[in-house]
Amino acid sequence: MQRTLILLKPDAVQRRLVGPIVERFERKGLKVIGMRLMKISDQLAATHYEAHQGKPFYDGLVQFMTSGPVVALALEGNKAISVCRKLMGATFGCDADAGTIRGDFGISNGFNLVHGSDSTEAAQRELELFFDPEDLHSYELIDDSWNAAE
Ligand code: DAT
Ligand code: MG
Repeated sequence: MQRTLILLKPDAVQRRLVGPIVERFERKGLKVIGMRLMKISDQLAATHYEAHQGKPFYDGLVQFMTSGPVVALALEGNKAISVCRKLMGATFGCDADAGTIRGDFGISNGFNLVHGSDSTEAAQRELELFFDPEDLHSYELIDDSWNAAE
């Protein structure tokens, strides 16, 4: 069982796509264990994207991510990190396959609607950046016992 951090970026909120995007993750079977509408500070954006510091798109990325509210989601499920990355699609909307979130809802390079952690280390680090431990909720869903029996 893995946990991952998903961000619905400012373009998702501005375009009123919070519901349709959350639905993609829920209908796949991921469990929402944390959810937060928030404004990302310059400091948080810099920490979150520190691996990209110095790249040509970095300043624009931080400006975009701090430009309006985002929805932070903590999701749990079997192979949640790679499952969510597949649901998101390729980084640029123009390259992302139809059927993915980025492939179905956008065509832009930078305004690509969602962030998802890309490794277990990144997921742990990013979940800690966006959620206090008490705001992540463990609870049972009826199909958890079916998955455990597999
Ligand atoms: P991903 O979000 O698919 O993990 P990433 O971590 O390589 O992609 O990059 C982080 C974000 O930065 C990405 O969602 C959009 C933006 N970005 C990356 N490469 C870019 C580029 N060449 N031009 C503009 N924006 C870019
Ligand atoms: Mg990334």
